[in-house]
Amino acid sequence: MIEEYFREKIQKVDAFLYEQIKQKDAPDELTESMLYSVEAGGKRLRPILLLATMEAFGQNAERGLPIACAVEMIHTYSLIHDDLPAMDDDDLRRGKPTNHKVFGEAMAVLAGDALLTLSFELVAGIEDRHVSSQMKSDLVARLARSAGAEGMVGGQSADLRAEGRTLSPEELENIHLHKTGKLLSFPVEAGALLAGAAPGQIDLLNQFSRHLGLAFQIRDDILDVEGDTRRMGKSAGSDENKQKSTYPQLLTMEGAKQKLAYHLCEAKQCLHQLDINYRRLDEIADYIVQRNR
Ligand code: GRG
Repeated sequence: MIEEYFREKIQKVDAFLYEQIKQKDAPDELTESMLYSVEAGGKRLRPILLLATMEAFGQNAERGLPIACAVEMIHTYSLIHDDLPAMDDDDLRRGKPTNHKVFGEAMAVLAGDALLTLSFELVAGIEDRHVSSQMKSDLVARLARSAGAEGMVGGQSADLRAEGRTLSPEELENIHLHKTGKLLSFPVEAGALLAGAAPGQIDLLNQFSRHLGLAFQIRDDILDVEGDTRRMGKSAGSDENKQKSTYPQLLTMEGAKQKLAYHLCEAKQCLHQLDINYRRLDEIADYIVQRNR
């Protein structure tokens, strides 16, 4: 069952994240602030995608834990900064008061910065005889590109500038391919690279994760309208309040649901062309489009 699979992986990811943060010789309050958001209970989709990709190639997923956790640290930093008054100004995240509500804005900025930088330290410090120095620096560069100006941060800045304006569906897709998509694609690609996948396989997996990222975002937009604040652990209705363009708003709710089904179908078609054990990736794709939080 996928729930059991998630539980097992989350336990490993959580233990690794805690250990990496706790062992830093950092001021107590900074450590507390980093751990507060990391331990607040995210779904751990990005690390699980990496671990499941490695397993699809018959690899031991434990080898992927450092990079899986590096991606989760970047994701958590992005949520801490996204919630700040200068960005989305949110009070609730992962079912708890946002980081700046508890530790103050300055400490929240620093906790995000520390998680971002620790993620690169983790990847650069991988000790694995199958991972050469060249591969490590390649992975660091790919992670930086996914998270930075050409990736998530670039998407976030385009999203900020788009507030209050009605976007075309193409403009909206482009924002989400960067803001959300790049950091969801990276773990699939990194897992495949660690597993020694062939270029053709990586190409198909990249197409799979591109569709999956769009499906993830459409589901997120739908949940923002239909979801329940308590179950999601973040405020429902926030897109409308911030005058953000969303899929239900541009395509109608029915149109958004059709587009969600389309991207799931395309993602699966890419996956099913691969001669690997893709069962868990397939189940994760289903989970992403059906999730309630
Ligand atoms: C550099 C100042 C500065 C800020 C960066 C890049 C950025 C701020 C924010 C991006 C935030 C972001 C990635 C939002 C959209 C993605 C999204 C829907 C996140 C929620 O992801 P889930 O559902 O969350 O995987 P959990 O809590 O389960 O991990």
